[in-house]
Amino acid sequence: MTVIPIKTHRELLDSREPGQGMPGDLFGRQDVFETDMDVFFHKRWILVAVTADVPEPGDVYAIDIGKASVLIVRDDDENIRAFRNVCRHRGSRLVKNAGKVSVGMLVCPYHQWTYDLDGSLRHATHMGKEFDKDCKSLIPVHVKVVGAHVFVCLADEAPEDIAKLEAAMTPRFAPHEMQRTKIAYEMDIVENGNWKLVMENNRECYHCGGTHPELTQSFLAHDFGFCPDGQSEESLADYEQYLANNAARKEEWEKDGYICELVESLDESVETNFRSQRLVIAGAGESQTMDTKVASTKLLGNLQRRDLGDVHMWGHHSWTHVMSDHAVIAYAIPLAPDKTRVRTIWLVNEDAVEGVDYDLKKLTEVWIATTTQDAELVGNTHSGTQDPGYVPGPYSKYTEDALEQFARWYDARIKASGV
Ligand code: 3BY
Ligand code: FES
Ligand code: FE
Repeated sequence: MTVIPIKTHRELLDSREPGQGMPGDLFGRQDVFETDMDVFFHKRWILVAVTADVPEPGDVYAIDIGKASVLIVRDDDENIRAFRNVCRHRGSRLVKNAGKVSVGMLVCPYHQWTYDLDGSLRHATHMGKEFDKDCKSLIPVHVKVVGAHVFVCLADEAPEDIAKLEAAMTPRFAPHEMQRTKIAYEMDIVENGNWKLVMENNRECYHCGGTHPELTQSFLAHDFGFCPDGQSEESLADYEQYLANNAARKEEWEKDGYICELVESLDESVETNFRSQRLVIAGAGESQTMDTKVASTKLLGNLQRRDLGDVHMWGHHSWTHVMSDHAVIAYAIPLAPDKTRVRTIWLVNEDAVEGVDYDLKKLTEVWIATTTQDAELVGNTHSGTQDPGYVPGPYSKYTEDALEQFARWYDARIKASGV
Protein backbone atom coordinates (compact mmCIF):
# COMPACT_ATOMS: atom_id res chain seq x y z
CA MET A 1 0.00 0.00 0.00
CA THR A 2 1.38 3.42 -0.90
CA VAL A 3 1.21 5.94 1.86
CA ILE A 4 0.62 9.48 0.64
CA PRO A 5 2.46 11.82 3.00
CA ILE A 6 0.31 14.55 4.53
CA LYS A 7 1.31 17.95 3.20
CA THR A 8 2.41 20.60 5.65
CA HIS A 9 0.52 23.90 5.77
CA ARG A 10 3.37 25.50 3.83
CA GLU A 11 3.29 22.75 1.19
CA LEU A 12 -0.44 23.25 0.82
CA LEU A 13 0.13 26.97 0.24
CA ASP A 14 2.84 26.22 -2.30
CA SER A 15 0.57 23.80 -4.13
CA ARG A 16 -1.81 26.62 -5.05
CA GLU A 17 -1.26 27.72 -8.65
CA PRO A 18 -1.29 31.52 -9.05
CA GLY A 19 -4.73 32.62 -10.21
CA GLN A 20 -6.41 29.45 -8.94
CA GLY A 21 -8.47 28.67 -5.85
CA MET A 22 -7.03 27.18 -2.68
CA PRO A 23 -6.66 23.42 -2.20
CA GLY A 24 -9.46 21.80 -0.21
CA ASP A 25 -7.23 20.95 2.76
CA LEU A 26 -6.72 24.65 3.47
CA PHE A 27 -10.46 24.80 4.16
CA GLY A 28 -11.02 21.46 5.83
CA ARG A 29 -8.04 20.56 7.98
CA GLN A 30 -8.06 21.01 11.76
CA ASP A 31 -4.35 21.90 12.00
CA VAL A 32 -4.76 24.59 9.31
CA PHE A 33 -7.77 25.93 11.18
CA GLU A 34 -5.76 26.21 14.40
CA THR A 35 -2.94 28.06 12.66
CA ASP A 36 -5.48 30.36 11.00
CA MET A 37 -7.00 31.16 14.39
CA ASP A 38 -3.61 32.03 15.75
CA VAL A 39 -2.37 34.08 12.77
CA PHE A 40 -5.57 35.83 11.65
CA PHE A 41 -7.61 36.07 14.85
CA HIS A 42 -5.18 36.09 17.76
CA LYS A 43 -2.35 38.12 16.21
CA ARG A 44 -4.12 40.65 13.98
CA TRP A 45 -6.61 43.40 14.70
CA ILE A 46 -10.09 41.91 14.51
CA LEU A 47 -13.54 43.46 14.59
CA VAL A 48 -15.49 42.09 17.55
CA ALA A 49 -18.22 44.58 18.41
CA VAL A 50 -19.86 47.91 17.69
CA THR A 51 -19.92 50.81 20.12
CA ALA A 52 -23.70 50.37 20.47
CA ASP A 53 -23.12 46.90 21.97
CA VAL A 54 -22.06 48.72 25.15
CA PRO A 55 -23.97 52.02 25.13
CA GLU A 56 -23.82 52.80 28.89
CA PRO A 57 -21.14 52.66 31.62
CA GLY A 58 -21.15 49.15 33.08
CA ASP A 59 -22.26 47.52 29.83
CA VAL A 60 -20.19 44.49 28.96
CA TYR A 61 -20.14 42.45 25.78
CA ALA A 62 -18.38 39.08 26.01
CA ILE A 63 -17.20 37.47 22.80
CA ASP A 64 -15.43 34.16 22.18
CA ILE A 65 -12.65 33.97 19.63
CA GLY A 66 -11.47 30.39 19.58
CA LYS A 67 -10.29 29.52 23.10
CA ALA A 68 -9.99 33.20 24.00
CA SER A 69 -12.84 35.18 25.46
CA VAL A 70 -12.75 38.97 25.50
CA LEU A 71 -14.80 41.45 27.50
CA ILE A 72 -15.66 44.74 25.79
CA VAL A 73 -16.49 47.16 28.61
CA ARG A 74 -17.85 50.72 28.70
CA ASP A 75 -16.12 52.25 31.71
CA ASP A 76 -17.33 55.03 34.01
CA ASP A 77 -15.71 57.67 31.79
CA GLU A 78 -17.59 56.23 28.80
CA ASN A 79 -14.41 54.90 27.23
CA ILE A 80 -14.38 51.48 25.69
CA ARG A 81 -11.91 49.03 27.19
CA ALA A 82 -11.17 45.38 26.49
CA PHE A 83 -9.94 42.70 28.86
CA ARG A 84 -9.27 39.00 28.85
CA ASN A 85 -12.30 37.25 30.33
CA VAL A 86 -10.08 35.41 32.79
CA CYS A 87 -9.98 35.98 36.54
CA ARG A 88 -6.54 36.77 37.96
CA HIS A 89 -7.15 34.39 40.89
CA ARG A 90 -7.62 30.88 39.52
CA GLY A 91 -8.76 31.63 36.04
CA SER A 92 -12.52 31.42 36.14
CA ARG A 93 -14.45 33.21 33.42
CA LEU A 94 -15.77 36.48 34.84
CA VAL A 95 -18.71 36.52 32.46
CA LYS A 96 -19.82 32.95 31.91
CA ASN A 97 -21.72 33.19 28.65
CA ALA A 98 -20.93 35.14 25.52
CA GLY A 99 -23.29 38.08 25.07
CA LYS A 100 -24.29 41.21 26.94
CA VAL A 101 -24.57 42.01 30.65
CA SER A 102 -24.68 45.22 32.67
CA VAL A 103 -22.70 45.40 35.87
CA GLY A 104 -21.59 47.87 38.54
CA MET A 105 -18.30 46.00 38.90
CA LEU A 106 -17.00 42.76 37.41
CA VAL A 107 -17.41 40.12 40.13
CA CYS A 108 -15.88 36.71 39.61
CA PRO A 109 -18.51 34.02 40.22
CA TYR A 110 -15.97 31.70 41.93
CA HIS A 111 -14.48 33.53 44.96
CA GLN A 112 -15.91 36.96 44.24
CA TRP A 113 -12.76 38.84 43.38
CA THR A 114 -14.19 42.16 42.29
CA TYR A 115 -12.80 44.36 39.52
CA ASP A 116 -13.56 47.94 38.59
CA LEU A 117 -14.64 48.78 35.06
CA ASP A 118 -11.07 49.98 34.44
CA GLY A 119 -9.86 46.46 35.24
CA SER A 120 -8.29 47.17 38.62
CA LEU A 121 -8.86 44.64 41.38
CA ARG A 122 -10.83 46.32 44.18
CA HIS A 123 -11.75 43.49 46.57
CA ALA A 124 -10.30 40.07 47.29
CA THR A 125 -11.09 38.64 50.69
CA HIS A 126 -8.94 36.15 52.65
CA MET A 127 -5.77 37.08 50.79
CA GLY A 128 -3.91 38.60 53.74
CA LYS A 129 -2.17 41.91 54.33
CA GLU A 130 0.81 41.18 52.08
CA PHE A 131 -1.33 40.54 49.03
CA ASP A 132 -0.74 43.23 46.42
CA LYS A 133 -3.99 43.87 44.61
CA ASP A 134 -2.29 46.26 42.20
CA CYS A 135 -0.53 43.40 40.45
CA LYS A 136 -3.74 41.57 39.78
CA SER A 137 -5.66 43.89 37.48
CA LEU A 138 -7.49 42.26 34.59
CA ILE A 139 -5.26 41.66 31.60
CA PRO A 140 -5.97 44.43 29.10
CA VAL A 141 -6.45 43.74 25.41
CA HIS A 142 -5.50 46.31 22.75
CA VAL A 143 -8.59 48.11 21.59
CA LYS A 144 -9.21 50.65 18.82
CA VAL A 145 -12.52 52.32 18.02
CA VAL A 146 -12.99 53.54 14.44
CA GLY A 147 -16.45 54.90 13.63
CA ALA A 148 -18.70 52.42 15.41
CA HIS A 149 -16.25 49.56 14.93
CA VAL A 150 -14.57 48.08 17.99
CA PHE A 151 -11.35 46.37 16.97
CA VAL A 152 -9.22 44.37 19.39
CA CYS A 153 -5.86 42.68 19.10
CA LEU A 154 -4.98 39.79 21.38
CA ALA A 155 -1.26 39.84 20.61
CA ASP A 156 1.19 41.39 23.07
CA GLU A 157 2.30 43.76 20.33
CA ALA A 158 -0.46 44.86 18.02
CA PRO A 159 0.25 45.57 14.34
CA GLU A 160 0.92 49.28 14.01
CA ASP A 161 -0.55 49.62 10.55
CA ILE A 162 -4.05 49.83 12.04
CA ALA A 163 -3.09 53.54 12.02
CA LYS A 164 -3.57 53.58 8.25
CA LEU A 165 -7.08 52.16 8.58
CA GLU A 166 -7.88 54.61 11.34
CA ALA A 167 -6.56 57.60 9.39
CA ALA A 168 -8.42 56.60 6.23
CA MET A 169 -11.73 55.63 7.81
CA THR A 170 -12.20 58.22 10.56
CA PRO A 171 -12.87 61.12 8.15
CA ARG A 172 -14.89 58.87 5.82
CA PHE A 173 -17.21 57.82 8.63
CA ALA A 174 -17.23 61.22 10.36
CA PRO A 175 -20.27 62.80 8.62
CA HIS A 176 -22.29 59.67 9.50
CA GLU A 177 -21.50 60.03 13.25
CA MET A 178 -21.48 56.32 13.72
CA GLN A 179 -21.09 56.45 17.48
CA ARG A 180 -24.46 58.16 17.77
CA THR A 181 -26.22 55.02 16.65
CA LYS A 182 -28.18 52.17 18.17
CA ILE A 183 -28.66 48.58 17.11
CA ALA A 184 -31.98 48.23 15.30
CA TYR A 185 -31.48 44.56 14.54
CA GLU A 186 -28.86 41.86 14.63
CA MET A 187 -28.57 38.46 13.00
CA ASP A 188 -26.24 35.74 14.21
CA ILE A 189 -25.84 32.66 12.06
CA VAL A 190 -23.42 29.79 11.73
CA GLU A 191 -22.38 29.12 8.16
CA ASN A 192 -21.32 25.57 7.26
CA GLY A 193 -18.06 26.61 5.69
CA ASN A 194 -14.52 27.67 6.35
CA TRP A 195 -13.98 31.35 7.18
CA LYS A 196 -11.83 31.85 4.06
CA LEU A 197 -14.74 30.72 1.89
CA VAL A 198 -16.96 33.22 3.72
CA MET A 199 -14.43 35.92 2.85
CA GLU A 200 -13.89 34.79 -0.73
CA ASN A 201 -17.63 34.91 -1.20
CA ASN A 202 -17.80 38.42 0.20
CA ARG A 203 -15.00 39.76 -1.94
CA GLU A 204 -16.61 39.14 -5.26
CA CYS A 205 -19.88 40.08 -6.88
CA TYR A 206 -19.55 37.60 -9.74
CA HIS A 207 -22.27 35.62 -7.96
CA CYS A 208 -24.50 38.62 -7.20
CA GLY A 209 -26.51 38.70 -10.43
CA GLY A 210 -27.40 35.03 -10.21
CA THR A 211 -28.04 34.74 -6.49
CA HIS A 212 -28.89 38.09 -4.87
CA PRO A 213 -32.08 39.53 -6.43
CA GLU A 214 -32.65 41.78 -3.39
CA LEU A 215 -29.11 43.16 -3.11
CA THR A 216 -28.83 43.85 -6.83
CA GLN A 217 -31.74 46.30 -6.61
CA SER A 218 -29.29 48.71 -5.01
CA PHE A 219 -25.81 47.21 -5.41
CA LEU A 220 -23.88 47.90 -8.59
CA ALA A 221 -22.00 44.68 -9.24
CA HIS A 222 -19.99 46.40 -12.00
CA ASP A 223 -17.99 48.11 -9.26
CA PHE A 224 -16.53 44.70 -8.49
CA GLY A 225 -15.40 43.84 -12.00
CA PHE A 226 -16.57 43.64 -15.58
CA CYS A 227 -15.19 41.63 -18.47
CA PRO A 228 -15.57 43.42 -21.80
CA ASP A 229 -15.03 40.22 -23.85
CA GLY A 230 -18.15 38.90 -25.47
CA GLN A 231 -20.31 41.90 -24.52
CA SER A 232 -22.63 43.50 -27.06
CA GLU A 233 -21.88 47.04 -28.29
CA GLU A 234 -24.93 48.14 -26.37
CA SER A 235 -23.78 46.75 -23.04
CA LEU A 236 -20.29 48.17 -23.57
CA ALA A 237 -21.85 51.59 -24.18
CA ASP A 238 -24.00 51.12 -21.05
CA TYR A 239 -20.86 50.31 -19.09
CA GLU A 240 -19.10 53.46 -20.35
CA GLN A 241 -22.17 55.45 -19.35
CA TYR A 242 -22.20 53.77 -15.96
CA LEU A 243 -18.55 54.72 -15.35
CA ALA A 244 -19.21 58.31 -16.42
CA ASN A 245 -22.26 58.58 -14.12
CA ASN A 246 -20.31 57.21 -11.18
CA ALA A 247 -17.40 59.56 -11.78
CA ALA A 248 -19.75 62.56 -11.96
CA ARG A 249 -21.52 61.55 -8.75
CA LYS A 250 -18.25 61.10 -6.91
CA GLU A 251 -16.94 64.43 -8.06
CA GLU A 252 -20.07 66.07 -6.68
CA TRP A 253 -19.73 64.27 -3.32
CA GLU A 254 -16.06 65.12 -3.04
CA LYS A 255 -16.89 68.80 -3.58
CA ASP A 256 -19.27 68.59 -0.62
CA GLY A 257 -16.59 67.01 1.55
CA TYR A 258 -17.68 63.35 1.38
CA ILE A 259 -14.55 61.33 0.68
CA CYS A 260 -15.00 58.85 -2.17
CA GLU A 261 -11.50 57.93 -3.20
CA LEU A 262 -10.54 54.27 -3.16
CA VAL A 263 -8.11 53.38 -0.37
CA GLU A 264 -6.73 49.89 -0.05
CA SER A 265 -4.16 47.97 1.92
CA LEU A 266 -4.43 44.47 0.54
CA ASP A 267 -1.00 43.39 -0.61
CA GLU A 268 1.25 40.77 0.92
CA SER A 269 3.28 43.16 3.03
CA VAL A 270 0.43 44.59 5.10
CA GLU A 271 -0.58 43.30 8.50
CA THR A 272 -3.98 44.99 8.52
CA ASN A 273 -5.96 44.16 5.39
CA PHE A 274 -8.66 46.64 4.41
CA ARG A 275 -10.26 48.49 1.53
CA SER A 276 -12.77 51.30 1.31
CA GLN A 277 -14.50 53.54 -1.16
CA ARG A 278 -17.79 55.42 -1.37
CA LEU A 279 -19.93 53.42 -3.78
CA VAL A 280 -22.81 54.71 -5.86
CA ILE A 281 -26.16 53.08 -5.10
CA ALA A 282 -28.48 52.16 -7.99
CA GLY A 283 -31.98 53.55 -8.62
CA ALA A 284 -32.88 56.41 -6.30
CA GLY A 285 -29.33 56.10 -4.97
CA GLU A 286 -30.19 56.37 -1.28
CA SER A 287 -29.91 53.06 0.52
CA GLN A 288 -29.57 49.29 0.29
CA THR A 289 -33.30 48.69 0.38
CA MET A 290 -35.69 47.11 -2.10
CA ASP A 291 -36.78 50.48 -3.49
CA THR A 292 -33.29 52.04 -3.07
CA LYS A 293 -34.75 54.79 -0.87
CA VAL A 294 -33.87 55.37 2.79
CA ALA A 295 -35.31 52.93 5.33
CA SER A 296 -34.91 55.47 8.14
CA THR A 297 -36.06 59.02 7.60
CA LYS A 298 -33.99 60.08 10.62
CA LEU A 299 -30.64 60.15 8.90
CA LEU A 300 -27.35 59.39 10.62
CA GLY A 301 -25.61 62.30 12.38
CA ASN A 302 -26.83 65.61 11.07
CA LEU A 303 -26.91 64.55 7.46
CA GLN A 304 -29.32 66.44 5.27
CA ARG A 305 -28.80 64.52 2.05
CA ARG A 306 -30.18 61.05 1.43
CA ASP A 307 -28.19 60.19 -1.70
CA LEU A 308 -24.75 59.73 -0.21
CA GLY A 309 -24.07 56.26 -1.56
CA ASP A 310 -22.39 53.57 0.51
CA VAL A 311 -19.11 53.90 2.38
CA HIS A 312 -17.98 50.32 2.29
CA MET A 313 -15.09 48.89 4.28
CA TRP A 314 -13.62 45.43 3.99
CA GLY A 315 -11.50 43.91 6.68
CA HIS A 316 -9.94 40.47 6.52
CA HIS A 317 -12.99 38.99 8.25
CA SER A 318 -15.58 41.77 8.04
CA TRP A 319 -17.61 43.98 5.75
CA THR A 320 -19.35 47.27 6.37
CA HIS A 321 -21.77 49.44 4.41
CA VAL A 322 -22.58 52.91 5.71
CA MET A 323 -25.32 54.88 4.02
CA SER A 324 -27.06 58.14 4.85
CA ASP A 325 -29.74 56.45 6.95
CA HIS A 326 -28.23 53.27 8.33
CA ALA A 327 -25.16 51.08 8.48
CA VAL A 328 -24.77 47.34 8.11
CA ILE A 329 -21.71 45.83 9.78
CA ALA A 330 -20.89 42.13 9.54
CA TYR A 331 -18.01 40.02 10.79
CA ALA A 332 -17.01 36.39 10.66
CA ILE A 333 -15.59 34.44 13.61
CA PRO A 334 -14.36 30.93 12.81
CA LEU A 335 -15.71 28.17 15.07
CA ALA A 336 -14.31 25.08 13.34
CA PRO A 337 -12.79 24.26 9.94
CA ASP A 338 -16.31 23.99 8.51
CA LYS A 339 -18.21 26.37 10.82
CA THR A 340 -18.10 30.15 10.83
CA ARG A 341 -20.20 32.46 12.92
CA VAL A 342 -21.40 35.51 10.97
CA ARG A 343 -22.85 38.36 13.00
CA THR A 344 -24.62 41.15 11.11
CA ILE A 345 -25.70 44.37 12.83
CA TRP A 346 -28.00 47.10 11.53
CA LEU A 347 -27.33 50.54 13.04
CA VAL A 348 -29.66 53.54 12.87
CA ASN A 349 -29.55 57.02 14.41
CA GLU A 350 -29.76 56.60 18.22
CA ASP A 351 -32.86 58.82 18.22
CA ALA A 352 -34.69 56.96 15.46
CA VAL A 353 -37.89 55.27 16.60
CA GLU A 354 -39.04 52.00 15.08
CA GLY A 355 -42.41 52.32 13.37
CA VAL A 356 -42.07 56.10 13.30
CA ASP A 357 -38.73 56.85 11.65
CA TYR A 358 -38.02 53.42 10.23
CA ASP A 359 -39.70 50.20 9.32
CA LEU A 360 -37.68 47.20 10.49
CA LYS A 361 -38.63 44.98 7.55
CA LYS A 362 -37.61 47.58 5.01
CA LEU A 363 -34.39 48.23 6.91
CA THR A 364 -33.30 44.60 7.15
CA GLU A 365 -34.79 42.65 4.26
CA VAL A 366 -31.98 43.13 1.75
CA TRP A 367 -29.12 41.98 3.97
CA ILE A 368 -31.13 39.25 5.73
CA ALA A 369 -31.86 37.81 2.30
CA THR A 370 -28.29 38.35 1.07
CA THR A 371 -26.69 36.83 4.16
CA THR A 372 -29.02 33.83 4.03
CA GLN A 373 -28.19 33.33 0.36
CA ASP A 374 -24.47 33.72 1.00
CA ALA A 375 -24.62 31.16 3.85
CA GLU A 376 -26.11 28.65 1.44
CA LEU A 377 -23.43 29.40 -1.19
CA VAL A 378 -20.64 29.05 1.36
CA GLY A 379 -21.98 25.76 2.79
CA ASN A 380 -22.40 24.35 -0.67
CA THR A 381 -18.91 25.38 -1.72
CA HIS A 382 -17.27 24.10 1.45
CA SER A 383 -18.86 20.72 0.84
CA GLY A 384 -17.65 20.70 -2.78
CA THR A 385 -14.09 21.58 -1.80
CA GLN A 386 -13.99 18.58 0.57
CA ASP A 387 -15.00 16.17 -2.20
CA PRO A 388 -12.15 13.92 -3.35
CA GLY A 389 -13.07 15.07 -6.86
CA TYR A 390 -12.43 18.77 -6.14
CA VAL A 391 -9.70 20.41 -8.20
CA PRO A 392 -9.12 24.15 -7.61
CA GLY A 393 -10.35 26.19 -10.56
CA PRO A 394 -9.39 29.57 -12.02
CA TYR A 395 -10.42 32.93 -10.58
CA SER A 396 -11.82 35.39 -13.12
CA LYS A 397 -9.22 38.11 -13.72
CA TYR A 398 -12.04 40.58 -14.06
CA THR A 399 -14.37 39.75 -11.20
CA GLU A 400 -12.29 37.70 -8.76
CA ASP A 401 -8.99 39.49 -8.66
CA ALA A 402 -9.65 40.39 -5.02
CA LEU A 403 -9.70 36.65 -4.25
CA GLU A 404 -6.28 36.18 -5.77
CA GLN A 405 -5.12 39.14 -3.68
CA PHE A 406 -6.65 37.61 -0.55
CA ALA A 407 -5.06 34.22 -1.28
CA ARG A 408 -1.66 35.90 -1.66
CA TRP A 409 -2.08 37.89 1.52
CA TYR A 410 -3.13 34.72 3.36
CA ASP A 411 -0.07 32.90 2.02
CA ALA A 412 2.30 35.70 2.99
CA ARG A 413 0.89 36.13 6.50
CA ILE A 414 1.05 32.40 7.23
CA LYS A 415 4.63 32.22 5.99
CA ALA A 416 5.62 35.35 7.93
CA SER A 417 4.33 33.65 11.07
CA GLY A 418 7.03 31.03 10.64
CA VAL A 419 4.77 28.10 9.65
O1 3BY B 1 -20.45 43.18 1.00
C1 3BY B 1 -19.70 43.38 0.07
O2 3BY B 1 -19.07 44.40 0.06
C2 3BY B 1 -19.52 42.43 -1.07
C3 3BY B 1 -18.96 43.13 -2.23
C4 3BY B 1 -19.44 42.46 -3.40
C5 3BY B 1 -20.37 41.43 -2.97
N1 3BY B 1 -20.61 41.62 -1.57
C6 3BY B 1 -21.91 42.11 -1.36
FE1 FES C 1 -11.99 34.28 40.31
FE2 FES C 1 -11.28 32.77 42.34
S1 FES C 1 -11.16 32.30 40.23
S2 FES C 1 -12.15 34.73 42.40
FE1 FE D 1 -23.03 37.38 -1.80
